[in-house]
Amino acid sequence: MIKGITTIRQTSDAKEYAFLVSIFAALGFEQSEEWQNGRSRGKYFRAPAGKLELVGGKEKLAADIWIEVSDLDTVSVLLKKQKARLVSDIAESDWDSRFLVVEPAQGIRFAFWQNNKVKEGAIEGGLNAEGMRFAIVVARWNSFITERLLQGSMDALRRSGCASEHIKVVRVPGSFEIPSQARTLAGTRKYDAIITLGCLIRGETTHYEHIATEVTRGIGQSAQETGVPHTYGVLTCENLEQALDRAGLKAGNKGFEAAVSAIEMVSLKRKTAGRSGTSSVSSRTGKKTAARKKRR
Ligand code: DLZ
Repeated sequence: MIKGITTIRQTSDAKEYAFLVSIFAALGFEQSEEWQNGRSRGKYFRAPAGKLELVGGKEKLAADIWIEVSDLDTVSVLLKKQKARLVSDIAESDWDSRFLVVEPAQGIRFAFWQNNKVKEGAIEGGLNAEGMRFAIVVARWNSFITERLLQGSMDALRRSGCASEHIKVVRVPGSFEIPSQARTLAGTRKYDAIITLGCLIRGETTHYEHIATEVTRGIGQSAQETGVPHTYGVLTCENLEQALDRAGLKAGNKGFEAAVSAIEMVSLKRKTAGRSGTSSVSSRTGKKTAARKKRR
């Protein structure tokens, strides 16, 4: 008899409508074609499952739409990227979950939550770079590519909450020099992770295979010897077109990805080394019960 549940929110104007559509599209919801009639238009965003939950008691709920997700950290990053207003960022609930509350338009609130139990047994790093320190080693060879990778890394770090003064950029002549400099920086213990950026192009590089192997091995060795996470943003491409694609054109920006991986690895290291603290929130009301600051 029952076929489904639809929750409708009416937006106040075209700008707000477009903003909300862009947010839900960016979050990866399956979306419908837009419908239109003479007076209105609409679009729906489908979730794999829905339910209607009735709650008793006196606590005021933080939102009346709760969207369960599998990766709350990424949702938080995406919402910030979209400049949606966060009412409260990720916090622990007292029902073994984490959640955040967002109000992308006046009076339209959503809570996104993730069940801790689903990930039982698996520890993962978060994507909040607040308080973390990074060194980026970037090769000058093929600088028209590597500078784009660097922009991508800086973008990822800043968007994730890393302060500019906590990012040290070090330039080396070519990719071959990356490992030794990475090792030096890691040895100072001033940085939580080292991001390495370079670009090797087979068609233009004699001994391409040897250099690529040595660079990869050297970066890995530095990470293992020092215990400081290193991430790999060295492009190994067949030609210039491929390099451009990976530096922000068609295939994303590998510098951005290397920085995101670095944040995740620092967070993971802190968690597995037992240095993480989390703030606790009383219930779905969103009120904090402990003042401990989250360090993910
Ligand atoms: C020499 C060289 C060549 C031929 N090609 C590249 C390249 O495609 N990408 C890169 O990052 N570096 C290249 N290099 C420079 C070497 O990495 C190294 O900097 C020099 O051989 C000096 O040691």
